[in-house]
Parts: sequence; structure tokens; C-alpha cells
Amino acid sequence: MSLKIGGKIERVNGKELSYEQFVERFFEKNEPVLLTGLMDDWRACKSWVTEDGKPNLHFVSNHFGSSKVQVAECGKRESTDQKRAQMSVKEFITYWLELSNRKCSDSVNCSNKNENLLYLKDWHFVKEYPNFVAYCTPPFFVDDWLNLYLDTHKMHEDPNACQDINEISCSDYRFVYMGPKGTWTPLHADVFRSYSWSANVCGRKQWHFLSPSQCDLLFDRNMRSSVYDIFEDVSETQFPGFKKAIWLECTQEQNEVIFVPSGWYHQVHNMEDTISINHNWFNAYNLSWVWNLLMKDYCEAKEYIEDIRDICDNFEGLCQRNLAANTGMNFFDFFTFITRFAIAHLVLLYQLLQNERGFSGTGLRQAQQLITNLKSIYEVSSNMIPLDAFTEKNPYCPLEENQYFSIEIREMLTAPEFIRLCSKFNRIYRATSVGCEQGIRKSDEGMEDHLLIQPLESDLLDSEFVNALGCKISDPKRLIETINSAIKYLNAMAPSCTLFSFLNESKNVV
Ligand SMILES: O=C(O)CCC(=O)C(=O)O
Repeated sequence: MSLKIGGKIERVNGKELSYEQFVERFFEKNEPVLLTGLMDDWRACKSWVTEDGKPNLHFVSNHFGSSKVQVAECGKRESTDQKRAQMSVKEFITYWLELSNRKCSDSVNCSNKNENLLYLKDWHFVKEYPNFVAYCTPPFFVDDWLNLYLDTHKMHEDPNACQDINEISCSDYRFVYMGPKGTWTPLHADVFRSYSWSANVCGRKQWHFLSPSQCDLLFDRNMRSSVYDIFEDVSETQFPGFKKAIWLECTQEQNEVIFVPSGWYHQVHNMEDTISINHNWFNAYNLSWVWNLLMKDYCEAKEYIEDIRDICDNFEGLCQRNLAANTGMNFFDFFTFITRFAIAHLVLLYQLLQNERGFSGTGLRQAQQLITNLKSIYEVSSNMIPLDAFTEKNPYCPLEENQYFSIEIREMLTAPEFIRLCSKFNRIYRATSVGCEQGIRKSDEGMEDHLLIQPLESDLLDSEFVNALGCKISDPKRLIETINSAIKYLNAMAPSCTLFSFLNESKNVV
């Protein structure tokens, strides 16, 4: 069955786009785009590519050969993904070189469709080689809450469950992919319903996208499993909606970056030997997508064990544990995450106000960005208030029985990892506010964390502002009260400055 193609993905010169325009056209509308002009001067584009534009496999093997990586077997399905194996980069490159030699010596250079090609995926390259600085995150994508957070904190703290998930696969979401012509990624929507960007260092990819409004068409009658490969013979009995789907398609060339918005299903094929760099992330513009997915996965986890509810001492705790194991975080992890962000944003606003009481230019844009972010946290937090997990019926933290969940504010403010988070944010919002022509400086990507630490103002802890934040936050309702009280304080601090109206505006939303 052939696919219905409704159009192509827009191609835009990234150098002619401001950060504000990107927000308006692509983040807020949740639309995909192909971007050119954003990979000039990337080290990866020189040292990982030969003069004739092919992957420099010898360089990769000689420099990074001992790394252990995940390799997908493109011809073998395992559940909703391809079967994976672990091998060293050196072993993978040896396989790839042998494959190329075999193809070259064939009289007809045709790839066997049924061949079980190997595809190196999800290599945590930046984590493993922070000093190599292979690339610089394009400026539109630096406001990345997921990776910034994982650079300083763990997403899930439960010592009894999913520890290996944290340590290996969840250390960050910055990846390198590489594979021969014919390798591919099955149909999926991204982890946490995050955004992703993917940059072709060399090679070409063919992408097929389906908008979130049509995603139901990909599922079976029970809405449980979705189509795996859009080019196989998809059973109409099993997936009755599939043939109605209208796809967008595009070919991504070398040195082009694609933006994949939240919740868009996509399938990707390497049309040549390809190396790409790929990040998943979220920020204020798609935070609600992450929350909605978590809520959906929670309902499924709960339904799955409903029949043992009566014999469970801590049913809610078990649901949360299963949610963390399946999705990579649970409600408490997500709530801790947004609470840290909310407090970091309030502290940064306070410091901005202290240093610059009447905002203009960059300071004003920085403040606007912080307020936009706080609004999104506020909205998501409001949706969390009625949940069982946070009500008095179930006051237990799922980490240990009989232990109340709460976040101590002063403890958070003095934790070195929190200070690092604030300082990284400060730097990023300064960069996006300056107009974002260059994004973060190339050297910053590999910079040691300690170089980035700037102490929070030394008198912060003694300030009335910290008193306004209160002592602890134990649930979403308390988080909202904290934001309200801090905003009231900030309003009073600078009643006549331009920031005042943003704070008022934010109060109206809440
Ligand atoms: O390049 C690929 O094979 C898959 C990339 C992908 O799915 C993504 O960037 O979301």
C-alpha cells in the first residue's frame, strides 16, 4: 500500500532566523522544519568526514574505538523497537568496513533488503568525550531543560529500582548515530514526547512524519500497539485507520539539521552511509506534552495492577515505582524536576532585579523568558493538584515506606548541583536574549562544570526573598503558593519597572 503524502517539510536558512521567530513559527506551532547554515565550523564535520564526504571510519575507530555502544539489528524486531546488541566502536567499524568492501566487490551494487544491517544508536558521545567538542548545539535548541538537569541531577533517585536506567541510558539525551546505507529507525514518537533535533554530519536521511492530530490512525483497534514499519504490508484488519494517514516527507542532506516537534510520529531511513548527532529535550513550550504522557503512562500502569489493589499496602507507591521503571520517571521525579526549575527561575529573577531594577534590552528579554517558563511550570503544576499521589490519602513518598515527600528549600539553595543549574541557566538565557546569533560559545560545550559555577549572591539566604519562598514544598499546591508569594515579593521590589507588567500578566494566568 502506498503512503499518502500531503507535503514536504519547510527548509529555512537558520542564519536568517532569530530566536523569537523560531519560537513563534516552530516551538509554539509545534511544526517540523529543516534548517541549513547551522553546522559551520563543527569539528565533527571535518574530522569525522573524508574529503569525498563519506564517514571517516578510520578516524572514529582510532580515536573512540574502545567505547561500548548500542547497536540495533535493523532486520530484527523486538517488541516496539529493533533488537539491540552491545559492542565496541572498533568492532562496529570493522563490521562496517567489511560490509563496504563486500558491496564494492559485488558486480551490482545493490543492498539486499533483507540483510540484517547494524546501526549504532544512542551513543552518549558528549558524556563520554566532553573535551572533544565535536559540535556546538544550534542556538534554537540550547534552552534544554532535560540535559541541563541531567548534567547536575539524577532524574530518578530510587536506589531499589531502575538504577541501571539512570546510570547508563538516562545519563543524558545527547547522541551520535552512525550506520551504513539502508539502516533505519522504525516508526515512533520520541521519549517523554520530547522535541528532538538531528544533524547530518555526513550522508542523507529520508524522513516521514505524521502530525499528532492523526496519530490515532497508527494504532490497532484497542489503541495498544502502533504500526512498526510504514513500508511493510500493514494489515488493514489490525490497523484500520492506517491508510487514511497523510504524511509529510523530506530528504535531509549533509549539514542540515531537522527539528522534530513533540508527539509527531516519524520513521527514518539512511539513504547513504550516515553519521548524525541527535538531542532530545524539553522546555517551557513542550512541558505539558511531557506531563500528559506521564499521566497517560500512569493510568496504564495503574490499570495493569488494579486487580491487586486490595492486597497492596502501598498501591500508589507501586504504581509510581512501575511508572519510573517503564517511562524513566514518575510523578515525584517530575514534580521535583519542575520544583527545582521554578525555584531556580525565581532566584534568577530576583538576582536580575537586584542588579538591574529598571529593565531594558537584554535584561528585559531575559526576564520575559524566565516568566514564560514560570507560567508553563505553573500551568502544569495546577493540573497536578488533584492527583491521588499528592493527596492526604496517599501521603507517602514511594522511595521508602512511611516517609513523607518534601523538598527543603534552603537545602536546595545551598546544594552545589543546584547552584550549577542556576548558573548554566543564567548563561543560556543571556545567550538566547542577546539575539542568539551564535548560541552558546563553542568552547562552553566541553567546559568543565566547575568553571561555570558562580556562587549565588552571598546574602541570598538571609534575604527576605528566601523567607517569601517558605521552608519546604511537599506538593503541587504548595509549589503554586510559593510561586505566588515570590512573585508578590518581586512585584513589591520593583513596582515601577517594566518587569512589573510581566509579573502581573503571569498572575492573571494563575
Ligand atoms: O536518525 C535516526 O535513525 C532516528 C532519529 C530520530 O528518530 C530522532 O531524531 O527523533
